Amino acid sequence: KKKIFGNSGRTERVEFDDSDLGEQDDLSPALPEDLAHIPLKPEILPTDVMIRHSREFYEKMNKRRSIRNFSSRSFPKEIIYNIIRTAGTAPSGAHTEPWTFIVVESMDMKEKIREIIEEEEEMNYKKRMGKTWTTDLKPLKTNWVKEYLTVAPYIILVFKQTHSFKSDGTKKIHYYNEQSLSIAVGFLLAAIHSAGLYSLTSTPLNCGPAIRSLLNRPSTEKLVFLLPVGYPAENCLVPDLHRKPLNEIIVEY
Ligand code: IYR
Repeated sequence: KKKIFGNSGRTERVEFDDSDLGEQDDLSPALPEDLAHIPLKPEILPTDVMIRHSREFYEKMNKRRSIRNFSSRSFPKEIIYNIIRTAGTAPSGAHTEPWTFIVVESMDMKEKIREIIEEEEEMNYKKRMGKTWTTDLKPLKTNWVKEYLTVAPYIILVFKQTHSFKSDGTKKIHYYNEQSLSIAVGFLLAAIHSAGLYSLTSTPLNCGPAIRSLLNRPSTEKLVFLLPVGYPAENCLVPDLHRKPLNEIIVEY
């Protein structure tokens, strides 16, 4: 969206257009106007501990792998709750927390989701993705059959909330909802890995509306990520991928 400010003739990009929100004289912030600011109680670590923690966290995270071959072995749902609690600690635009995490455990629901996704994915692979995309994916040995959708004990579907409503019924803008949601999913992946579990970061293409209506979600929500969570199957293989070293991903001044 483009808006012109003042009479400078300058055209600025604005991220959020509130021109469709009606009368401006009843404006009240989404957070309490008198929101208290309280002292932070920082946990300051000795430098050597900081170095050790940062290295150990990296070494731990560097062991994370996406998998596509899950075991049906289950685990306590309390772990799922803690993982989602962790995702909910992510920062968000104006603290709008624009996310809904749907946990699917019921086989009936998993089968319905799998049916929607496989039908769409078959068309994606056969028609929509094009030669370049399917060629790029070949080494990963993926296809439209998503067995993990009915095998993994839990599936987490992550919906972004484009906006919501304040208690007075006026629209509450969810600033940067896409970025906020993606950060939360990063936290979610770290929490899954830290719990000793495995996942696959998937973004079902063209399945959003059908899954949204299957799960009875409001039209203010859009499906962005779908993550099966579980243990790997005994014979689980992963592609022998390598990560770029630091000097290829960092630029210092
Ligand atoms: N969504 C499809 C295709 C796919 C696309 C990318 I980019 C991947 O890294 C892996 C798969 C699927 O899930 O098979």
